Amino acid sequence: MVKSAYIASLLAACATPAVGQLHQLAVNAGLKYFGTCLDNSHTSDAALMAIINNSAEVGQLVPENGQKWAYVQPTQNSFTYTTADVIPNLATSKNLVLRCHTLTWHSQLPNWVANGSWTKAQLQAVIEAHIANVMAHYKGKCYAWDVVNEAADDSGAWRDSVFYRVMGTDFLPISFKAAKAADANTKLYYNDYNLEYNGAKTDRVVEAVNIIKAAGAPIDGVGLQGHLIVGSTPSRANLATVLRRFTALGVEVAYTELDIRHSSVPASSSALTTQANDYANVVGSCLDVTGCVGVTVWGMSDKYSWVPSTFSGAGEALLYDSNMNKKAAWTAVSSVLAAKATGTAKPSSTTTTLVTSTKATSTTAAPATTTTASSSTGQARWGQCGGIGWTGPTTCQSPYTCQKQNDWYSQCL
Ligand code: 9MR
Repeated sequence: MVKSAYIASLLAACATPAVGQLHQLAVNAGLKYFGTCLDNSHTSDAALMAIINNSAEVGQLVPENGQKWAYVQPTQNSFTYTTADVIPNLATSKNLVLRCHTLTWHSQLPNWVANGSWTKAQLQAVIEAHIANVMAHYKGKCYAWDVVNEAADDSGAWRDSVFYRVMGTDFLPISFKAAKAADANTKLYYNDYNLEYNGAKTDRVVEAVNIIKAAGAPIDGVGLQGHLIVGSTPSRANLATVLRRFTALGVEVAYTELDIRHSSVPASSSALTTQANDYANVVGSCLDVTGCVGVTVWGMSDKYSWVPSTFSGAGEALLYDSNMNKKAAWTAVSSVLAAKATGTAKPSSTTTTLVTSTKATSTTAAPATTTTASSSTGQARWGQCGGIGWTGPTTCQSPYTCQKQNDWYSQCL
């Protein structure tokens, strides 16, 4: 970021002191946004919306479900946007970055598509009609579209979807060409999960990008969903290596659905600390890689995560607990963003231990307090110790001192 823009953003932030600050810190650290998905039914939760409506905290939204095929074209050639428009309208009214999700996907796909008896030409026409209609409806509003979602299966093979069965991999470039024709000014993404482990699935998605390009179709980005597991999340350096595999292909990257779940809940204090460090490594890897544009979490609060209903016994995967209190993971993310924003980030080859205990604080306090070591008092290294709205500790554990980074952030260094 050029110096004048940086100073302008500092002044803007100082003029309107904010309770939360993840998006503001992300922008100051050089990202385009920090954001979240939101489902329509959750907009009636006032406590959740107090977080969402803080544009210093959440600068980007994506509909968790509303834009999916089953909602917008439940029967052939019958398009309806009542459900789909709710979150985009909210994002537009607040001038937030809008990610749009998703077009060609095997799931939440109506039966008339999934179980239809198609020739290749017929299914191509169905894809093209869907993409043309949906993207025309949102033309000019989406920063990015997830054009194709989850075309590789968990083993790294091509997923056995109706699209692949009927069209082979041709549905990939066909979808991207249709998307470009519908809206030339949105970023066209391939989006998938488990790419973070750099295994067979990652290889397959590299192949997908190459297939799309070789067919002369446009692709602008790869979204790494980031549905990860506490304690099994790759290191910051290894995550950065994966991101660079994709940016080397000439596309941007983003974490598009980040959550890091505990395999069993309630999580212990030490598990919450591990989760915090896992989050720091994921967000840190994005900061380390030119071409990583932003981070989207798949929900702000554990209250509404998709995880418990899908993985029995697992949960507590997000940055705020079910009572809308910030968790240690929130502090870790804010710290790694702030450290980068102020030029004090650790080298990417190391894993930063940001949090030494997991006490959560109320959302009404600005950045959460988290650190109380048994051997000393005050914040641990890298922790926040001051700034506009800060109500936590203002001293640091020895030998670190509280150093002002900017008006809303002081850090133990
Ligand atoms: O969070 C979404 C959940 O509410 C839906 O029931 C589910 C249906 O498949 O989709 C969830 O979101 C998914 C996203 O659209 C694509 N990547 C995986 C996400 C979690 O399943």
